[in-house]
Amino acid sequence: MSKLVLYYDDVSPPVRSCMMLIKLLELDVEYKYVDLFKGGQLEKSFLELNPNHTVPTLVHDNLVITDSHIILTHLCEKFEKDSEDEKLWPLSYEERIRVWNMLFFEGTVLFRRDSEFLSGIVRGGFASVDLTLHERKLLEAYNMMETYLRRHKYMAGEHMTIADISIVTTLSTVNLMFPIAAGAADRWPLLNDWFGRMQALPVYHINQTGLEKLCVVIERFGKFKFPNSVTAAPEVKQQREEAASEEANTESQEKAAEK
Ligand SMILES: N[C@@H](CCC(=O)N[C@@H](CS)C(=O)NCC(=O)O)C(=O)O
Repeated sequence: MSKLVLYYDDVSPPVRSCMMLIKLLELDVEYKYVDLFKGGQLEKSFLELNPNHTVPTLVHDNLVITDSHIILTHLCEKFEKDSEDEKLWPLSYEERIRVWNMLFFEGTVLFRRDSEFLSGIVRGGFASVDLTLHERKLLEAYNMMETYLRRHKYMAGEHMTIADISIVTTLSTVNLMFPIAAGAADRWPLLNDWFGRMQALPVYHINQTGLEKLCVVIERFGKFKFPNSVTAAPEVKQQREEAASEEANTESQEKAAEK
């Protein structure tokens, strides 16, 4: 009997993609939490598994897979039912290449640009980042996706594939800062429409929960509020309040120490 273990922190967009797919495929997976904001990924035992210290990391029997795009492909390849008509990982060569193309777009363009932006905020606070530069790069990525969607209804074809699942988690993250719908549904109409369809998926709540957590942590590290800050679920709201009171305590302790 094969065993699946996913090392995860659902603040991470690529982790959220894998979690959404796992739910869609109804897989039995053991989840192991790696707290990214407490450096869990740098612990010796995890580094031995994934020297690149990133989540998601999937262990499937003797295989260790350290990239979400490969995890998505692998899980479909192994577990997607043959009877499915509109396969998340299609059967034909041409369709597969289109999916791969978009998975690489996600990894090398969209996620990379998003990650450069957010890691800048975490490292130096919101005030330290070159907002104009990041906005230009991320809105350019919106333009690219709008162009892809002129070719077909979903990112890689006429039905949903793992490329859409991969892209939506990062896109929803970028959308916290640069709202796709901001007064301009006519700027990216196809992207807006596609995003709406993805948000309507029954598994989308998995992305939403992690996104809310990420929003809380980044706002806390960056000392700012996202323009499109997400409405938090009660448990996330509580976390947010605890973070705010912790921050207030630290600030008053710092002030007291200065005196
Ligand atoms: N291309 C990788 C990116 C994975 C990645 O960068 N994950 C981030 C979280 S979003 C991470 O684990 N960062 C921790 C670190 O680099 O130490 C994928 O799609 O799996």
